[in-house]
Order: sequence, then C-alpha cells, then structure tokens
Amino acid sequence: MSKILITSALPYVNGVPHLGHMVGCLLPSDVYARFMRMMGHEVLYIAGTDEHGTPSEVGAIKEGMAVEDYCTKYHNRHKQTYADFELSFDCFGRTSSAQNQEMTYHIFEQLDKNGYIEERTIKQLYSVDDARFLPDRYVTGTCPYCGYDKARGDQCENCTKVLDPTELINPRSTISGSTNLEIRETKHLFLTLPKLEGKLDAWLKTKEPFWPDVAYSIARKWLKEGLKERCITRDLKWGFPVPKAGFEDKVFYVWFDAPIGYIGITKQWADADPKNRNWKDWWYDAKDVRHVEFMGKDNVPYHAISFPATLIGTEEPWTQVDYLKGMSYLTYEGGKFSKSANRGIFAEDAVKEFPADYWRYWLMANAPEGSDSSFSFDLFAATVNKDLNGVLGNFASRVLKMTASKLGEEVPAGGDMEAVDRELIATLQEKIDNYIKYMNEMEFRKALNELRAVWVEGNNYITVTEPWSVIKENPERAAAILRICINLIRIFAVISAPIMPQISKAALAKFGLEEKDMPSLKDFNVAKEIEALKPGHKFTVGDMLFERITPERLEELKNKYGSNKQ
Ligand code: B3M
Ligand code: ZN
Repeated sequence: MSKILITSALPYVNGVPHLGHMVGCLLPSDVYARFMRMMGHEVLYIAGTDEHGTPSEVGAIKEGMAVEDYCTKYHNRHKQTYADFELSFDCFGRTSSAQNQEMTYHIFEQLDKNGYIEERTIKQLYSVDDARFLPDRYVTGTCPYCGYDKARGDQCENCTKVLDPTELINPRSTISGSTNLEIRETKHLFLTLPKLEGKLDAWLKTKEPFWPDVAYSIARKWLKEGLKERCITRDLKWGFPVPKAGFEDKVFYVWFDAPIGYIGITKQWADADPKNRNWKDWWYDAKDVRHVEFMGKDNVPYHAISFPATLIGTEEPWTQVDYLKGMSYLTYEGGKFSKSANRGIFAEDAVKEFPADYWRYWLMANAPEGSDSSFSFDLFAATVNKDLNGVLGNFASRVLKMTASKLGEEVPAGGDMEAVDRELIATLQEKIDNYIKYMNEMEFRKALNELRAVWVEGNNYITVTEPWSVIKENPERAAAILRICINLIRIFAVISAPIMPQISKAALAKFGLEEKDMPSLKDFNVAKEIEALKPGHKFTVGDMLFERITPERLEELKNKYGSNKQ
C-alpha cells in the first residue's frame, strides 16, 4: 500500500459548474480516488473553491453583496452540487482560508529570501472615474488579435490569447463602463521564473517517462519558448494582502495562491479533526507520497511550470506532482455551454433530472481524453437505455426475478461448474484485469469499454446457458447457472463502484450487503468472487436499477436545455 495524494483543479467560486466542468477534472479525480481506495491505497483527495481574483469581485458587485458573503454563498452551492454528484473528497475547502493564507505567506517569504522575487514598476490602466487600477477582468475591450469586442483584460474568450490589459483596443471599465482611462505606473512583485529554468528543466526530465504526452509536450513547449518573469501581485482589495513593506495595499494574484490552495486545504482538513494525519505527512518531505493532479488542458501550464517552479524556489522539500492528467473539453451538442443563452445542462440541474450515476457513467464513458467530446441528449439517452438499462439493469432484474419465481428468494444450492462456466470465469478475469489496468493508467474511456464488456459477458452467458429451459429437465444445473448469475450481479456492483457508487450500493443492498463488504480490487479473483454469495444467501428482487428514457422524455429534455436551438 502506498499513499496517493489526489487533487482536482479548484473551480472558480463564481459561476456554477456545468457538465464540462464536471468531466474536466472533478469527476475523473473522484473516480480515480474511489478506485485507488478500492485497490487498498491510503488516499487523500482534496479540492475546493478558488475564490480570489477579479471574477469574485466583479460577481459580488453584480449581485450587490460583500465579496466574502458572495464567496461563501457560491462555495456552499458548489459543495452541495458535488455532494449530489457523490464526489468523495476528504476535504472540499477554500483558497481564502486562514490556512491557505499561512501557506501562501510562508512560500512567498521563502521565495523572497532565496532571491526569486523582484520589484518592478509597470504601466497599468487606471480608471479616473472609479479611482482605481483596472487589473485583469476589470477591463473589457476589443481583442487586438481577433477583434472580439468583449475581450477581458487577462484573456480573450474568443481566441483564448492571454492578454495584458493595456493591449486592449477601446478599453473600458468593467465596473462603471467608463472609458476615462489612463495608463499609470504602479509597483509590483515578480517571480523570476527565468532564474528557476534550469532546476525546473531538470525536474521535468525526471517526469518524462511517466507523464502523458499532452501534459508533457505543453510543459516542454513553454520551457522551449523561455520563461518570463511573472507578476504575482495585483491592485485589488480582495485577496491575501502582500506581506512586504511598500506593498501593503496590494494582494497576491489569484494564480499565485490558488495552487498553494491544495496545501492550504490539506491543512484545513488536518485542522478540522485531530485524528487526521499531520498535513506535512502528505506535503513536506513526504517521500512515500504519489501526487496525481487532474485538470483541464488550459490549466496544464500553471501546474506543470509555474507552480512546480514556485515550490522549487522555496528550496524546501515540497511534494511535487508525479502525474498530471490533463483533460480536453466537453462541448454541448457540438457548441458551447452557456448559462445566459440557456444552452446546456448544468450540474445542479442534471442531478434533479436523473440520479448522479447516469451522468457519471455517461461522462466517464465519453470522457474528453485525447480530444474534445460532445454531449447530446440523444447520445445520453441511447447510453442510458442500452448500456445501463439494457445490459446491466436488465441482467440483474432478469436473474433475480427468474430465481425468485422458480426457486425462491435465496441463492440456490446444487449443481457443479461446467466447461462453459470455467470459460466465463477466464474471460471475465481477462476483462476485469484490463479494466483495472486502464483505471490504474487513468485511461478512462478504455476502462469503461472493458467494464461494459464485462456486463455483456453476463448477458451472453445467460443467453447461452438458458436456465429457463434447462430448469425443466435439470433443476440442479439451472440452480448452478443462476447461482453464478447472482454472483455476477455482485461482481458487477463491486467493479462498477468507482464509477457508479449509488447503483453499486443499491445492487449490493439486494443481498443485504454494504459498501464496506466489498472486496479489494487488488488481485481481484473472479474464480473466488463467483462463489462469494453462498447457497441460502437471501436476496430481494426490489426495483429496477435504472429507469428508461422514453422518446417523450427525451424531447422534453432537449427543449428544456436548449438542444433544439441553433
Ligand atoms: N480556478 C481555473 C479553472 O477553474 C482555476 C484552477 C485553479 S487550480 C489551482 O479553470
Ligand atoms: Zn481574441
């Protein structure tokens, strides 16, 4: 057993997550955390809301709230949605916490002490009417690269170019709309990334054999182009005040304290309960920890370059990322999710329509891994009806109903293993081994293909063995077949648990079993597990595990969530 530290990129607190956010980092990290726990590892799974920066300030102004209250409101909303999605964080914290402030200050002071912080005077847009500087999103204007007229000061949403607010054409204040802007000088602190290039390069090389191509090539490209000094302070009110003489009226840039948030949130977790391990056992001189990070591909440079360099610059033994899983994007019917245009389904509405597991399964089976993927209600309904209902759900209900009506509501006794049964065991062992291998490698689409193939084997087995006709001449043999099928239901429930925890629980409950009764996935042995439920073990038929989506319901969903709009 080893210690696995798993983090998901921290969603910005403003705005509510849609399915693309769910599959972009949160859900795969949860599936992996659940899987690793079932493999017998000690797991610490951390996430939280990213609360600083201009988006929160601007959002709070729009809602007429104090920014602290605004962040608390949305933090709670995120937390509830993720709980509804069954995300099994050990701690879902906040980057604005006192613990994160302490960590941020410590890391900053180390960097400063080691000579990696430099003062510079830069030119920034100043709004005369608002009497303040306008960093990042406080300024809107026309993108100099693509001409999009609502580009924000930090990035153009249209062409994704990272911008400097002074580059915008026809800039205006996001707060007041004022165009009475001038360029003024202001002093800021910079992290001298070029000085850390050599060490970063050496560190990155140690990761090369292990990192997936996408993440590694993004990191390499940045290094090749040469690193620039990064401004880590802002003229804002909301954020951690900079603890340095002459900078008291400035705060740290959101991307400086956000990744430190992984450590700060771990400390929140440790502080919340005295029995939790000291946070240092995970983060500081913790040689037995493997750290895996999940994020959207746009976040890779920050996690592969700036944050590792920040930690290297402290000259302290911080835990660095060992494996970085970068995800591509999920589109909605081939286009963008948009709350304002009422296009796409948001996570909190999704769980009101169907149980979380339907979404979890679809999203993981169609995860945007190598390239982008697209959600559509047609695809979703087809998967729910075919894979979940048709293959998995029907198998369970057919087997239990048949057994209950012919032999009673308990695992039947009698009969021996035959060649066809041994073949089934061998096939399942191979497929389950593959499933476990792919899950270990975080190849989720491949893993779910194997999982589905395992369920299909169950259906094939019952089709070939025909217990409903065998029972007429050979009840003993029929009992043996149905006993195997019943045990298959339990096996399916166990191996599906990281993806569909609720369905897994519901299936196990039919046998009076709970989550804690599940065997480890490590060295999962089908020959042994196929005999786990012994003759005489009681079961209840109960409800179907899944509900079919009718054509009428499908049409209703498409209208409600804007699929039928151009
Ligand atoms: N909040 C960006 C995003 O949500 C940012 C991630 C921070 S991870 C430390 O895409
Ligand atoms: Zn642009």
